[in-house]
Amino acid sequence: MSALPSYTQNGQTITFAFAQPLQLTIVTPEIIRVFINRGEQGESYAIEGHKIQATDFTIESAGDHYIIRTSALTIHLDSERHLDTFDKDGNALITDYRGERIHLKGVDKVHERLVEAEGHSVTKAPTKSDQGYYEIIKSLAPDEYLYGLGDKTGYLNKRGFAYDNWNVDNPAPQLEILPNIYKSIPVMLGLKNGHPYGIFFDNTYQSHLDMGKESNHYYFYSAVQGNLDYYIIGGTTLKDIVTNYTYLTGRTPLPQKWTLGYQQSRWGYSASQEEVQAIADNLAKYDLPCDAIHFDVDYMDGYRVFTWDKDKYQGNPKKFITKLNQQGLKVIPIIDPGVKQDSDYHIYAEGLKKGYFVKSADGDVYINKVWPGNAAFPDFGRPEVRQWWANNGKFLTDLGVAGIWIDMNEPATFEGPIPDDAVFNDQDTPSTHKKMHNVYGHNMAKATYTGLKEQTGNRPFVITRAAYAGTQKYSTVWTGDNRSMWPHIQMMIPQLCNLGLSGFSFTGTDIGGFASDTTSELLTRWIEGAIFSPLLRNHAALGTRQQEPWAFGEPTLNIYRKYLKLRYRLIPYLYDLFAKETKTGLPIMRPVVLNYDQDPRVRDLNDEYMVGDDILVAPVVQKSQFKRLVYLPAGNWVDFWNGAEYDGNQDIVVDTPLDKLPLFVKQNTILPWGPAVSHISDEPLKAMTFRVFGTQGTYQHYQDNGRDFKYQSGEWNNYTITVDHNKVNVQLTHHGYQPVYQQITVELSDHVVKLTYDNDSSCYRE
Ligand code: MIG
Repeated sequence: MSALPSYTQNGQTITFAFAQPLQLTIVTPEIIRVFINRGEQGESYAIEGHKIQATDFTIESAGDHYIIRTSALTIHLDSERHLDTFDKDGNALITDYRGERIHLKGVDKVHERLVEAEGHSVTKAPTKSDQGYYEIIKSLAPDEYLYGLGDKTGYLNKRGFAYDNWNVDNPAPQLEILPNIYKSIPVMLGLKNGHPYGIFFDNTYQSHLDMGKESNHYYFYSAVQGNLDYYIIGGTTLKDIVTNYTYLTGRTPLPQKWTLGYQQSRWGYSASQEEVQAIADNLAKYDLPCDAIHFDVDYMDGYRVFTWDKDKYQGNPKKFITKLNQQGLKVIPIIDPGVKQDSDYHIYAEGLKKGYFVKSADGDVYINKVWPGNAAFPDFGRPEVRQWWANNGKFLTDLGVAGIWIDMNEPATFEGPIPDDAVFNDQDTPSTHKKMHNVYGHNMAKATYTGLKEQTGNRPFVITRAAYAGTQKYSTVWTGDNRSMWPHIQMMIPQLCNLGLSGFSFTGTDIGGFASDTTSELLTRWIEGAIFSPLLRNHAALGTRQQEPWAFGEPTLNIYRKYLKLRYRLIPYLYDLFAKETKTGLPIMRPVVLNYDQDPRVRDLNDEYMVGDDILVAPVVQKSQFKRLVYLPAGNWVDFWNGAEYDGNQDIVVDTPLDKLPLFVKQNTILPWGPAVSHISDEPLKAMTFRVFGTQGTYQHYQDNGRDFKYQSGEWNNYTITVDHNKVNVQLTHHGYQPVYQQITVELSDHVVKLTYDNDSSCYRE
């Protein structure tokens, strides 16, 4: 063994004098950054602002290795640059693998061309032949589970699979064999012998994560280029890992309350005002609660972004949008990044004049085909371009839209991929497509967020398809073009759960399935299973079978309505979870393992999920399944539908007729139960009901105007509800938002307590 290198210390950064110097930065007691400068300039897109907290740590030499210690983590670093991380009790978390990789058999060039000629695609993970390539290999224990990576395909536990981080719009059905889809969120969470940890690889270049597919003894990260820059994240529980990771990359901000309502969409609706009106009328006619209709690309004038084809809207889209708003429906139009190459089109002309578009390496504006035909691509890495884009959104907000759905921002192109060397700016420094590709959608989301905030003063509602780690600060996400098939309702659960573990709390799938034709049974099970996904949107592709709630008649319509009504009752609960999430980063919809990380039974559970800490959901995701096994973790559980009580730590068999979503509430939980409404209104609620599952409990309930940023200056209320058998107590424990509930009803299993607010004493009394 060679001698230990010397080190220098600068604040909380320690630099070890290896041939390539290695830096460790103590960010917090539970977060340590590992960094090797490989010549890449620029700041992180995922992490904004100063994150280093004053932290005590020690560094000592133990002969053949250094020991760096905080109150939560211990790192051993030896002379060969092996880095091993342990928790405070000495349990191994992340340890460098000492052996060599044993490569999986690949395909030689000749056969690669052959299979490609037949229309198959060969996975091209980074390889050693890429100049700038590096890899990091970590040991796997027999008992180790891996999570995260955003919405990659497959299952909750990522162990045994391999993925690429390179945002693509690939029309192939999204199954576990697909290495990459639209987002690159390179954070992984692990449970090694039950001990939680996280690693966040902050590099926007194409990277690859082999989660123990190649070998059962190691997992590895590799990238084609970039600095070696990763964060070791510790904590006592899996929840701590999520909280620490979202401390670093940011949290989903509090959404407008109506965004938690149901949303109806279909590619094609917006081709005519009459068609959209018919949808709005049917929603009302069939008594279906709904808060928004999405306008896909058809509303534009020849797919020119920031235009509206007035001919399709009786010359006055604003009037129509106002009318929909009066019917309780918000309008969310789509915006793509591609700007039609048309010198008579003001957005193109201005972008061209100001040099706002991406350029080819030879200096010309880069053109590729998307929906409008030949199009140029805004260079979203530049702050000035982001502000321009934000300002362009005023065209839409002036018309009265309530949010913007952004698509095709991987960026997707129809005529082959954008070359690696196309000039994209990294802030104000010329860079490459190769580096900026994975943050293109992120920067577009940030621009869109900024515009909506400036123009409306409301909490922006943006939905993006492409994303990078940290995009959760600006946008909600949906999982892109799924299909109307059973494997995709199954995959919804692990996809949304892993997104939640990866910092993305506001997520959803296309309910009913986007591509292909749905069936009444699939649509029914999908609305049941997705009913707690924060983003609740039914969306379908042009040319597929209609899949509105009424499209199949009864019993689909009745069942669909029953679940939408349940959703609206529980919007106050979802909103409370969002208020908590802004402080903890803990997702609304979450895998059972997040709440019960010491229960081995839930570490790879793909067909159940939880909503917050209190509700367990076990959807039917198999065709013709009219009974299913439900695993109940520790504690006691109450069947939401009939009040039956069950002990936890057991499997139970539940009947699942078509209209039944198995739902269990943790015993002694209090849940808010909002009024039965068809739309979320801006009018403050005058009353609220709380339901007690069990005989006692306590609950914190949050209230504000549900719309703007006034809550940040204290305009919010908090109610503490306490129930102890027959004793019911309600207190306004924070009063910053003027309108308080005048009536509060607490429903216990055998009686109801009604309380009234007394203005003089600010107390609730029976
Ligand atoms: O190439 O705008 O994922 O939701 O309906 C298809 C049309 C472009 C892809 C989106 C989908 C949207 C569709 N878009």
